[in-house]
Amino acid sequence: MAEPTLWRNTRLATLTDDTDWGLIDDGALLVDSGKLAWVGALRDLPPALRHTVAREVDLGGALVTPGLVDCHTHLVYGGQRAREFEMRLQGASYEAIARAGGGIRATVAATRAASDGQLLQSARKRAAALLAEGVTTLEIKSGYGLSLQDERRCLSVARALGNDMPLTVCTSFLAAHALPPEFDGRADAYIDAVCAWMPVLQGEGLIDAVDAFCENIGFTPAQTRRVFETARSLGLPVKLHAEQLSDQGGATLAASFGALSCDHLEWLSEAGVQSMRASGTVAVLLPGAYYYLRETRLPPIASLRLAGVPIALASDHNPGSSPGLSLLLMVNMACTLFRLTPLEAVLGVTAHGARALGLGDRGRLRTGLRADFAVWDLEHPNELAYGFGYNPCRRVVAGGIDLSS
Ligand code: DI6
Ligand code: FE
Repeated sequence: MAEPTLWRNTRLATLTDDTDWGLIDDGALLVDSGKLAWVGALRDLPPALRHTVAREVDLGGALVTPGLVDCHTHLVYGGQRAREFEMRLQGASYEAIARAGGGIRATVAATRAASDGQLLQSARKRAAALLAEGVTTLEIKSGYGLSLQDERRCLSVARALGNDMPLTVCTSFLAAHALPPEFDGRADAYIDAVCAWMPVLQGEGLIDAVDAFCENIGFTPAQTRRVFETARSLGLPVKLHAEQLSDQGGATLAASFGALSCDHLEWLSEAGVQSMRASGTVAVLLPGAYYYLRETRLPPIASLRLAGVPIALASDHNPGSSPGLSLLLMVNMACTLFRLTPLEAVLGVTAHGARALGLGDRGRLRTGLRADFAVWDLEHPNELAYGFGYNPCRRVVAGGIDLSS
């Protein structure tokens, strides 16, 4: 859409800084070449810009926010794990199921058995559900292939979604997610393989960032460090599944590599908080996994807040610990379960989510940023946190393109 379009008669929640909603009544957005050419109250639009407008859209007073960012998902996989859910309800723990060869490994088998077309089709449906709720930027991790060829297939599906759908997709290489059966008892040799695959897949344009699962049932800090050293040598940013089920010191390790984000963090120590503060690493909280695994230990929200560590939220969509597809439900749960304020929660799925992906060009409504925004059947942005179980998103614009037309 090259023609400059004026979106007017809206209430804007600009989120231009982190202290309030940045509300502008009778607001307008001038969109040109996929970017926000001007943002403000209509009466302040300079006449010189007004003359450039080729098309006007009256939004009838509706609320507009930045497009949502889901900065942590495992969207590409085969199969499902409903039986495992039943087992957990009967008392089996997530760890015990994983150690018995279920869990992530079960999804690896189903993913390897799925065709490229099946993987693409199922992932597209999931992405469409997120998009319908206002998501315009989506991170997708690999980690259910665990061989060079199967990791390549999963990352290629993620890239294909970004190309076919009006979404920005960022990929993270998470081969260090679980030990595949062919490497049983040889975790260090598997890490050697992961480090050898990384430049190959990077060379194919498939990797935007590198992630790992540093955990008792995942990989040790020493193994995680080797993955990160390879990433650094290739100039790739890192992020980490850290301190989800135990305190491994993963956040401090990741921060020493300037990680974009550390994710989960229920067991994060005060030393970990301070390391993240010093490195400017974003804390990505995942209330869906906390809820679904019926965890009881809360991430150290007060410490993160006090230290000024930016907090993001994500769906963590995956078939084992968070099989949901509603980022707005995460906003609500972050308030009810983690006691975030509605403003903190909405910043978590906009500006701070973007920062967790290293994207400085979105997540707020400000002149010069990408024209990614969502139009809501709501009066105030605090209602994004207040309700749950219905979708108030009326319209989505991504890179200036109106997805409803
Ligand atoms: N932590 C999680 O919550 C997901 N991966 C991870 O490292 C769960 C993945 C799964 O159970 O399939
Ligand atoms: Fe995850």
